[in-house]
Amino acid sequence: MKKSTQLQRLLRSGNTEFLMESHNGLSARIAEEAGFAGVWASGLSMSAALGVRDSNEASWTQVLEVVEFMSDAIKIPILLDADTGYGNFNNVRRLVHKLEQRGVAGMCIEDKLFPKTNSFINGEQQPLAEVDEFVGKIKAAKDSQEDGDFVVVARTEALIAGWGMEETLRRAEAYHAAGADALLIHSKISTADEVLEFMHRWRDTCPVVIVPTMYYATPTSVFEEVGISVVIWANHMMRSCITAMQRSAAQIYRERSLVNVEQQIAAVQEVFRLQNAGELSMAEKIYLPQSASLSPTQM
Ligand code: SPV
Ligand code: MG
Repeated sequence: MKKSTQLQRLLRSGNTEFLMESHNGLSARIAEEAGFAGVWASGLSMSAALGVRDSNEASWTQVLEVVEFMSDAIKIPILLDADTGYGNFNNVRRLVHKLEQRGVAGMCIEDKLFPKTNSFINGEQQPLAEVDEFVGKIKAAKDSQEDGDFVVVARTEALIAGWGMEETLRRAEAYHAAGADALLIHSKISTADEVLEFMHRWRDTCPVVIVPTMYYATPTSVFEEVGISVVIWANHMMRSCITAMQRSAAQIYRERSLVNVEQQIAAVQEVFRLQNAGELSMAEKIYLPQSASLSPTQM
């Protein structure tokens, strides 16, 4: 089944589904092996892994390159965090075209202005896009996709920016009417109250996606009860890496030895397995000449 179709089905399965953050081919493969049915290519995590800020410092083609490696590494669908779409409606159209070429199942665009920054950095001071302008981007995305199942998620930052529930509902209606396949309602408070109120007032016409990074203590059953379609665990692979790498780096530096770290980290063989090195060995048996030819000086 096409990855885009898989992602459409996740959005409409009738259950609460989960996307795990990934930020490169390796983390995408690990998420897939853990059992996740889809991946969130997080802007925060991809930029952090590249050593830059989540403020469009990585160009859109650099993001495209990362997400292409991820797409090649896994069979499950990727929802790309495409920030604001990296420009206006025209940039969005070209982005959709390029994502489809690279087998990326869908993208999420947010109603902020380019260059954006992460929602948890002075989120309330960040300007929002005009509704009409953002609606134009959603329509342009839907009109330009060649794969009918390519997913466009529209994300509103109205709650993050402090514009309130009425504005959030107004934007959700407009984005839904523009053809978005799902709405991402983002909230930065430490309880699920805002998204629960939204679900209470939102007529159930379009899948809703949430990112409970800040309200992580809310039991998942609460999201299931109110009919959330997809929960995104948005940055937990990247944050896990940071903790593990900081621990190993400090220990190796301090002890000037690998002895105590060796048993705590993945074996080199595990790296080869995750890279699917075995497939290459098999292919070499088929495609390489069996007796290696020696250079004249070796004879
Ligand atoms: C991301 O993962 O980059 C997101 C989610 O956009 S958040 O960091 O919560 O804004
Ligand atoms: Mg982001």
